[in-house]
Amino acid sequence: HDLMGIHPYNPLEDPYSLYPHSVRNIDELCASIVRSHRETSQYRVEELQALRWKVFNREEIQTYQSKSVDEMWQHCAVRLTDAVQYVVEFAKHIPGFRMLSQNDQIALLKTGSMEVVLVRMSRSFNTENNTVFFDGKFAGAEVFKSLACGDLITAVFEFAHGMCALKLTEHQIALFSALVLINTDRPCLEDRGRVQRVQRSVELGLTHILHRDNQESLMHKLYQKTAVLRSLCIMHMEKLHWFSQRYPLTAHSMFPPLYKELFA
Ligand code: CLR
Repeated sequence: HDLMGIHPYNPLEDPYSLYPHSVRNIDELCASIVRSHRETSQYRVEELQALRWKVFNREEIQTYQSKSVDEMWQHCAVRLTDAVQYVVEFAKHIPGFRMLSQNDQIALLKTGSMEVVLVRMSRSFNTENNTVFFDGKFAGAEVFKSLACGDLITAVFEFAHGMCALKLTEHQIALFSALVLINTDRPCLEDRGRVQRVQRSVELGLTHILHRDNQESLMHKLYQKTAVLRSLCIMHMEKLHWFSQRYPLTAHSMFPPLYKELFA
């Protein structure tokens, strides 16, 4: 397994973990999830804010567009896998996650990690010019043209736009990300009951901070987003399937092991 760190769990070695039923107070749970999010967020929002003026110019866009399909796929798979690696780290520090069996942890990450990357994308998205932070600068959808999956890119950019419109705080993004990951609807779970207990605690945490922020109406909107996320991830899997059929060698030997392990 390339999912490093998903080892048999020893609670004595893990200062972050609290059994969900022993989380004495919900503030503690929220604080723990917010801290994990902050420590694994790859870029800080202020950092991204300061880089907004860096946008790819015509020539640079041209360079991306003239890459071959497989070259661009490989490039994006590497970037995506970097981002996924941070999400795996985030998951490991959600109270209760490490108490799940190794199989269930992987089952949750298989479907959830890409969804959380897309939630996180909204932090790296500039709605003023519809660009995303990619490879050190802000990139519009046209940069991804040579992937030959325009419909996916359009849908992903639209989703990021819609997420930005909610104007979530970092705390809200953290709790929502945890809720996206800890989901009893995922296929192939061994111990749904245990996942459900963790899910309930995270739900409680999200409800708690939305109440505290006086934004309870966001809950409904966030649940609507989870349906869009599901369809985007299905689309990503379909595109990957299409790509692997056309370029079996690239998919087999050039894609990062973690990318293959989670999505192939
Ligand atoms: C998400 C938030 C992370 C940083 C980050 C890294 C890579 C980005 C990703 C974000 C958003 C989605 C992204 C990706 C690289 C390629 C991918 C732009 C910003 C697009 C959607 C292409 C997907 C291609 C697959 C079909 C291979 O903190």
